[in-house]
Amino acid sequence: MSINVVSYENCNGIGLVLISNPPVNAISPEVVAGLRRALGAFEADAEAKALVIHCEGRTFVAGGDIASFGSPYFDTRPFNLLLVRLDASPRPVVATLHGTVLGGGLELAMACHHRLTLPETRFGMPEVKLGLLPGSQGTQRLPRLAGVPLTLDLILTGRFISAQDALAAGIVDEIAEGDSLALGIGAAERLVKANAPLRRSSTLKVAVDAATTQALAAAAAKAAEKPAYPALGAIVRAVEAAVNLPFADGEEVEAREFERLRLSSTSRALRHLFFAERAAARIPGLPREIRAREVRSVGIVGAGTMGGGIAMNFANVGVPTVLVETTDEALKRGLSVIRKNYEASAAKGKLSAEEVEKRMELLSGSLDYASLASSDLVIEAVFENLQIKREVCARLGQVCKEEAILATNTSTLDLDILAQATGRPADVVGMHFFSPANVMRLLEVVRGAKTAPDVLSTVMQIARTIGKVPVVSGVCYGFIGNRMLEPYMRETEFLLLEGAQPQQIDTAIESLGLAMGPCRMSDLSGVDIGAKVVNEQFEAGELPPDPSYRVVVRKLFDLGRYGQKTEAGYYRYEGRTPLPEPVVATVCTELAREHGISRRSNITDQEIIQRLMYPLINEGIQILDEGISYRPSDIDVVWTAGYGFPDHRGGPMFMADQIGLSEIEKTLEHYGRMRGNQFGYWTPSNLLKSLAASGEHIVAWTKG
Ligand code: T1G
Repeated sequence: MSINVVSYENCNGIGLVLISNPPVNAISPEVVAGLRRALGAFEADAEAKALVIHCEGRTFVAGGDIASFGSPYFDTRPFNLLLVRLDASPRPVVATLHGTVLGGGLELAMACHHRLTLPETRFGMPEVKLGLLPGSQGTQRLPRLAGVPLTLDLILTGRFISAQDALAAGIVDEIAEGDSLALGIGAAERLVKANAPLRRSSTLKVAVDAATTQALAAAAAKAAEKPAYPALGAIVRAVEAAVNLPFADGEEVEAREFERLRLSSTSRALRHLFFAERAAARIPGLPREIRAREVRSVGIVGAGTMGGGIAMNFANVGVPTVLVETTDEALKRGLSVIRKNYEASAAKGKLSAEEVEKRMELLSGSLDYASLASSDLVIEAVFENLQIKREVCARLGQVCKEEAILATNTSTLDLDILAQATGRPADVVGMHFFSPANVMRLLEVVRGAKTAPDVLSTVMQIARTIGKVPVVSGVCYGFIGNRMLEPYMRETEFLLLEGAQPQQIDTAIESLGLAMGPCRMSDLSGVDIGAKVVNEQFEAGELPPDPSYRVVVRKLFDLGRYGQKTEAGYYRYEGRTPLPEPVVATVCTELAREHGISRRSNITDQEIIQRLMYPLINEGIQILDEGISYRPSDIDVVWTAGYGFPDHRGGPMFMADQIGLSEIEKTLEHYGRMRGNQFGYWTPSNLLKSLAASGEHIVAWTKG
């Protein structure tokens, strides 16, 4: 009998259930229905002495179908009932495992009596990354198989473990090399022959000892520190139920907690980001199977903070990388900073000493552009100045081999001008890394007017190889992230002039969950860096004709207050601790007087949040309307992966729908009336207005 995604057959007296639901055999409603029919067939098949459950394709079930969790009809009970039937089967049930056995997949395996796995299989319970807990008896069976401490570790972190560790923990029973189906049948036949009592995970006792009690207490304490992630506390309560209650009662606790989490805003936000990060890899109009160029060696021009961090990404994955600088001293400094970074990781146990040396051996330095002649990908990361970058790009256009990809790390300059300077614009693309480049996951891939499709596709692939989350941006000032950051910083400075203090602004924004408020962020990234960008825009006549625009950062720069690097910026610093700085209040008071801005003491946290976040959202919607960004979820990936935006809020676009687009439009207009809108700071974008009028959500919007 064969039903689309699940089939059943009797093979020489052994029942076989085959799941085939590419790409990862996710447990969709169709799979559940198929499993129910297949199990019914097995139960009616008196000739079958045992049952083997296995999957086709790259992996055994990798979890529940995340896309189905948002459905009002979603229900774990049908699947969970199947697991109870498997567990209770009087005949042996074997799961034969490969690939990544995750979430509901591991729960299905744990309901069987014997788990056989191939050696390279990995196991995990990553539901917590979706704001959930295992909703199919995983919180009840795993403690019975592997004990509470490891259960809490795996379910609270979502980390994967190897087959060998799973065997040692009692999660699987056997590791074997070969064809997983044949191995599964062999195991079933052995169980039938042995006719031993079946090991039902639901009947095992949970080991209760000091380690169990301590692990539960520690997990509960840590969960209480993160109220924005309710899954953490729910996991502890469900595992605790496994310790204290009979299986069926513990399952009820788990089911209640799961349903509450499934409907939570945090889980909906995290599930949105799960698909958002994968959607970002899809480039409209570009066939997914386009042939990418080989990237076996990389060249980096500039061994400064960015160049060095970028080089580390490639050394980390074994790609030989040459750094080119203008002086021996700069080159040596750049390479020594890289070594120090690796040694710091080694000191934390993240790298072995041999690994440090292996990566350093992949890095070489040169003062001669000729050493870039054989590189497949060359990234310039020199000083953010148009003239300097144009000269560098012109030289790369001559020196680099014909099929080399030329990338620029510019964060503010016009990519098309730099592409033109190379003389081969089709080979040019932007790779905008975020500092520290070897840490931040986001990579803005800037598509020039002439960037060749295979160049774009190659960079999207190499981005994932080096562990980045690539998001494509069109060419505009600041691309996606920095362009949206501009109104956010503009309003930060106006609020300072109107009487708000840096710590009030930062605290209000950090209460949303952002890692750092704007003033602390500027002090960390460098007030001088921010001021130089504003001053260059001012020189180029690119600023609004508003004399009070961004005057605070420029004044602090003039005063030599560059932030943490000078132990003084918006704050003064004792080490890395930011302390209120009366000087800044004085500076802002004087600037306010100079620009005729009245100061007041009634600025609320709500006003701060609205005036920083709503113009940021409005700019993001404008970027979508201009086609600079392909889709709203790309913008959410940019902000959660590159700017410390809280993932439990899903990103600025997801959050905009939670606030309501009409509310945002009305609030922008309110501040336009209150502050004046002479320079258009408060004008809602046309797309925002039309979506607000039609009551549609921005997250579902696609450019027609
Ligand atoms: N549901 C739906 N689609 C999924 C999926 C899932 N669980 N996992 C992957 N996909 C899609 C993904 O969107 C992409 O689609 C394609 O598969 C390849 O994924 C009841 C409730 C398995 C390690 O959280 O960690 O079980 O973009 O690009 O890098 O208690 O996917 O090609 O159209 O990531 O090789 C628990 C999530 C769910 C696992 C493979 N399970 N997935 O990584 O490929 S909750 C998870 C992953 C649950 C139960 C609870 C990874 C992977 P497209 P990919 P990959």
